[in-house]
Amino acid sequence: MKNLSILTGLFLLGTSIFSACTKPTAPQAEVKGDYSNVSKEKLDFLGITDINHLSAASKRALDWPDSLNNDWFGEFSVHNLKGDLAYEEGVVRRDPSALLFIDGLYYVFYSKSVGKTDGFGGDIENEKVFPWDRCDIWYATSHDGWTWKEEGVAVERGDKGTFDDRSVFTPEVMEYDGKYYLCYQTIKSPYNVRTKNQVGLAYADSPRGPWKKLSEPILSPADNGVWKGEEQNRFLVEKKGDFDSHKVHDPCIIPYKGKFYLYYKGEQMGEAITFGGRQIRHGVAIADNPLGPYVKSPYNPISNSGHEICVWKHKDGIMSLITTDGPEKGTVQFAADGINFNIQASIPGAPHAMGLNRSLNTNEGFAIFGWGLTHKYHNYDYQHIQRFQGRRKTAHTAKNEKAANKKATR
Ligand code: AAL
Repeated sequence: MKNLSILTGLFLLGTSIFSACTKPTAPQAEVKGDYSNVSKEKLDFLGITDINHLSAASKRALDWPDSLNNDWFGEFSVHNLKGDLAYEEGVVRRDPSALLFIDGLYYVFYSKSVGKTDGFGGDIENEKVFPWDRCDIWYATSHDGWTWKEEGVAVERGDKGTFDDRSVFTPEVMEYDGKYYLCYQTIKSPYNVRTKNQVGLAYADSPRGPWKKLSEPILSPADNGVWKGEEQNRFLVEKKGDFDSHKVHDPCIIPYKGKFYLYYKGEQMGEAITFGGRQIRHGVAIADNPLGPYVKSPYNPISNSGHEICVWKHKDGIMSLITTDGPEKGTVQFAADGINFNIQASIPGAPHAMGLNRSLNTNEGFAIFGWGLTHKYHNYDYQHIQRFQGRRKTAHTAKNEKAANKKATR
């Protein structure tokens, strides 16, 4: 018996030596972990004491791309709006779209509902389970981005029995080739904790409508998750399925490289907590035509962090602001191909659910955050839209440090 196991051991050793010798060698260029050629300047810049004693943190710092710069250093402030978008008791206005700027007028689309949230404990058929339940999509206009006039409903919930009969919400708008496209989340009644969420689309010749809805959703959750039991418990699963097996949220379409990239947030059945945050990921689906069909990328998920989608065309690629959940929250990330995102910088304090002002310069780092819209939780039941302002900073200075500097050099 002993001899047999020695023989088996020798055989396994032999096969592993053989396979190690015959394995194709990995290309050398991208090999991380070899720090022998790091320049003295780089070590000095990173403040590393001893190249022979690299901590895990120092190795990660040495792996950072050389392109890191301070284009994304800045601060945000948030302000109340005036006119119809000022806080209104009893009304929910939230998840503002990006802003359109047409003939001197800004347009924004948003989710609007009335009344408090009842939650999932009671009569879900007649009550309101979330602040974004029983919403329609409304729009407002402004000359200066401060005082807004609510113009009316853009897209309403569908008739009973249709895929969007319960709520239409969290819209994003795209202008392309003289036409306007609104994509948004949809819910079909009944709205319980296991209800799947989809994405709908409407289009129009003018931002004022009339909007024509597509009769089918343009995006649905993956159908490869399996719930465990019949109980209304979204954490109980036999199998979780893809990152978007439960919900597809926060859609945003960007015309890119002759195609249409629909970025979205995915929620998975049996959501877990990882790295101290919810298991929230982003994906993309691509179409040749703005109306679809949208095909999910096989590279999904394209982010393992984030929440509301906030993406914009930056130079020849796509930039993405990652907030709220996951290990990479609080970063801006760039993908030269719209799919493979890499961290460019940490960006603390960015407001949530940002509606970008796409009329600003999208190619110059922080400039895209000059001003735009966000929402604020007045309380759990009621949210209202606010304006954010972003100010780029180039250095970190203490109080009166600049004045002291000037004096010293006089
Ligand atoms: C938001 C978005 C989606 C969710 C809800 C309303 O922050 O992620 O829109 O469904 O919360």
